[in-house]
Amino acid sequence: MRTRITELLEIEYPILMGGMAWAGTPKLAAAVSEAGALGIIGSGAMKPEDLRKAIDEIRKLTNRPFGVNVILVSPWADELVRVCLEEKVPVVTFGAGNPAKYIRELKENGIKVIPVVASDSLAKLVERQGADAVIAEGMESGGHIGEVTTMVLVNKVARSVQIPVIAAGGIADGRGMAAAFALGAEGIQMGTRFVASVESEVHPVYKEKILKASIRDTVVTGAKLGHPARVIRTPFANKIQELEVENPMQAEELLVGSLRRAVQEGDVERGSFMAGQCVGLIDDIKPVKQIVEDVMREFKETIERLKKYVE
Ligand code: TUI
Repeated sequence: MRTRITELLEIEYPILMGGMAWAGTPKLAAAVSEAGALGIIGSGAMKPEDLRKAIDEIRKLTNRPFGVNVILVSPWADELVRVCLEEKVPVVTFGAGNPAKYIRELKENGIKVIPVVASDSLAKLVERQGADAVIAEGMESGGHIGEVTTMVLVNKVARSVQIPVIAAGGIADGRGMAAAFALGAEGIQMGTRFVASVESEVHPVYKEKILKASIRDTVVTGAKLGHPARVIRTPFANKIQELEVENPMQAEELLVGSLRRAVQEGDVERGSFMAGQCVGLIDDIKPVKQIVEDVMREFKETIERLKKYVE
C-alpha cells in the first residue's frame, strides 16, 4: 500500500506506533518497524544518555526506519532533540506542546518531523514551520489528550493543511483505519493496540487490564491540574479525580512516577494505566506482526464492504 506517509517514511504500511513514555521501548519499537510499520521510541521518561542507549539498542534489532517521540513537557526536551540530531534518527515526533523552535534544525539535518496536534491552528502553524506531516490525535487517545474527538479533529485538520495527516485516538483495527482514511488521513498511529502485544514489555497486569476494560472503562485524570490524561479506571484514578478538587497538591504528588509504577510494577494501588478508549475494542494479545497484518486485512475488507453504497 502506498500513501504520502509510506513514501515519506519509507515504510510498507502507513501505520505508526504512538510515542509512549516507559511502554515505548526499543524492543517493541523494533518489532513494529520489522513488521513494516514505523516503531517509535518513547523518550518521555528518559534522560539524554538513556535515549542514546535506546537508539543504539533499536539499531541492533532492526535496519528499518524508526522514530523517536519527544514530549515538550520533558525537562530534557532540548537535550533529547540534540541526541536525535547527533544520532541522525530518521523521524522525530513531538507531543504535548508546540515544537516550532526545533523544526528547522531537524529538517536541515535530513530528519523528518511530525508533530502531534490537538487543533487545526497548531497544525497550520507547524506546517508553515516546515513539518513533514502532522498526527491529529483526538481525545479518545490514552495519556495526555486535547479536547476534540478524532472524528472532528482529523476531518478539520485534513481540510486545513496540505501536508499529509496521520490520524490517532481510538484506532485499534482496520475499521478505525478505514474511518480515518475516510476523514482525509493518509496514515494512522496506534498506541494502546501495540501495548497489548506479545513483544510489549509492560507488566502482565497492564496487558490484562487492557483486555478486561470495556469502552467506558477509561477516565481522564489531571484535567483540573492542567494536564489531562486518559487512564484505565481504577480506585487510584478515582481518588486522583477527587483530590484534584479537594487537595490538588496531593493529587500532583501521587501522580509523580505513577505511569512507571503501572508499566514496570503493574501497581494497581498507585499506578496510572494510561490507555485509550479503544481498550474496549481489544480482546487479545497478539504478536506485533499479526496486529499490523490484521489491521491491513480488515482495512481492505472494510473498503470492499463500503463499495456497494456507491455502485
Ligand atoms: O503527548 C501525548 N501523550 C502523552 S504525553 C504524556 S507524559 C505527560 N505528563 C504530564 C503532563 C503532560 C504529559 C502522556 N501522554 N500525546 C500527544 C498529544 N499532544 N496529545 C495532545 C497533544 C497536544 C496538546 C496541546 C499537542 C499540542 C498542544 O498544543 C498546546 C500548545 O502549546 O500550543
